[in-house]
Amino acid sequence: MADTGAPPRALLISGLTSGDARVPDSKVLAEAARRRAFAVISHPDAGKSTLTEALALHASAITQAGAVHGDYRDIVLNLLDTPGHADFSEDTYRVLSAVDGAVMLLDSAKGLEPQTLKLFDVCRSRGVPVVTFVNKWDRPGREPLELLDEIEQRIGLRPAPINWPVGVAGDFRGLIERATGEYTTFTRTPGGAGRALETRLDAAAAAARDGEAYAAAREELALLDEIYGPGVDLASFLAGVSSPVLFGAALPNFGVRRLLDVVSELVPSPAAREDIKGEARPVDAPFSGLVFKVQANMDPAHRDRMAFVRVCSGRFERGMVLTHAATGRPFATKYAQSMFGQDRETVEEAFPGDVIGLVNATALRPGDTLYAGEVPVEFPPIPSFAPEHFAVVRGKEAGKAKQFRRGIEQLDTEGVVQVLSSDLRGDQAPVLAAVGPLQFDVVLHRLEHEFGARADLDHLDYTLAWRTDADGARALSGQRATEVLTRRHDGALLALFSDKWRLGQLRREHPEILLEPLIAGEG
Ligand SMILES: Nc1nc2c(ncn2[C@@H]2O[C@H](COP(=O)(O)OP(=O)(O)O)[C@@H](O)[C@H]2O)c(=O)[nH]1
Ligand SMILES: [Mg+2]
Repeated sequence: MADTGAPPRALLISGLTSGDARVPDSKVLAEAARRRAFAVISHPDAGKSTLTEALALHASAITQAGAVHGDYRDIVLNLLDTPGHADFSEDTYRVLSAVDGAVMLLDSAKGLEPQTLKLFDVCRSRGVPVVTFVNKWDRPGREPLELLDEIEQRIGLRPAPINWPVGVAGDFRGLIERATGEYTTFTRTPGGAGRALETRLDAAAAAARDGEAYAAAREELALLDEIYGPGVDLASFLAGVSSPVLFGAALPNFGVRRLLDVVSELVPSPAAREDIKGEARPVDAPFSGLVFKVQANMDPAHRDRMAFVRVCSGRFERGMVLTHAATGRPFATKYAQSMFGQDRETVEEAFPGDVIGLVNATALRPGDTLYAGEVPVEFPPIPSFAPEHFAVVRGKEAGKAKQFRRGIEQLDTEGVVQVLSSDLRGDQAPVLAAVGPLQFDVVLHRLEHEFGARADLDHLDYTLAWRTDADGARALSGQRATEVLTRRHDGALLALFSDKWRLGQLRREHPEILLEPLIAGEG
């Protein structure tokens, strides 16, 4: 096909029905095949920022706030940021709806930590395959076999080590590639801000240099075959049953290049995505994209809203007029810019697996679909995730009750926060539920500046929400340290608990009550 970028006419007419004479768009297919859209999931301080920088050194990447976009051996890597620390929020989970793979980053001294577990839970529920990177091997940490065992025992993911460290954590000598037995040692570049120097050693040279440590690693390698079987099995990785494991240290850049190889080789390129009707939209169908995050500007002087869109099919060209599936309205991208970090830059075209930022996207919500062409498509909504912070919100001024109600409704539809209510509490004082406390700040700010309704928060002593039903709600009413509320946007009944001990106690005492965890809920 000529490289004009315009989808062939036949594609528009035949639409998405399979079995007809669709002409494949080879340019889009080729571009999609080189994309790897992935995220790093980790607990704060495991080294996500450090690893991102280390990866960028190899992939000659442009660092962006929303995504890191880099080229590596003709592969285009799109690393989507999962905000952590203070800005950990529902958006952090939503990002995982927009990736085709994830790197689970572990601190070698700490193993699986609470936030890692929650993010992994979301990956599992979304079918996102996970590569594991055990970081900070240059610092004292745990035994490698013990870390693998923890992964298998706690989350039921079968580890498939790709390489193996020589030297205990804190005495990092090098890495043995399991498939080939090749031994690579690393030398820091001065200052540690560059790629590490890699040296291959044959068995004799390895034994001479790292005698005991090398022999110990070789023994462990033999054990690995017995415990976990040989090598990496692609099918079980893609099915979320196994996880390739690599060791390294992001700070001195040891083992990072190998991680990049593995991401390039194993993380799948964008594939046909199922729409709301269960039909798969081919990668080379006309443009379609999923809004996975909407960032409102906190500065009232710039009340624009940036929507981050993952390209699912086709070619995006700036200037296209798209259709917003939720409203059927046109969405012009002519003056829309894409944003890279603090700088806004124009992106002329994008392909499946890329992320584009659309400004002035006031109509767009997380989970929304945009598409080009005549054939409508809508992707399934992004689920809401288990909240862990709860607060009652009340308007400060009685005269602004209407503005307050309208604001809460709007923020609820936008997915800024989950809104819960009950007959007992009444509509004047709904309960806000959030994954991270920052979401509350956004609510208060926007209520005041956009809706003219100043409000107060009263934090509640709940930390856990599980799904229940009407019988459960009746059975739980009157019980201490629990309360059942209705989530407004989907009518789900959520039972809130002070902590997991109270939940455990109620489940033991009342096994008849239906209680189901929400996604990322058991951390
Ligand atoms: N020694 C060592 N320190 C590391 C390594 N990776 C990260 N760190 C340090 O761990 C701390 C947290 O790293 P950072 O990348 O900010 O973690 P994040 O919170 O996950 O983004 C920083 O002080 C890093 O310098 C590593 O491989 N080795
Ligand atoms: Mg960081």
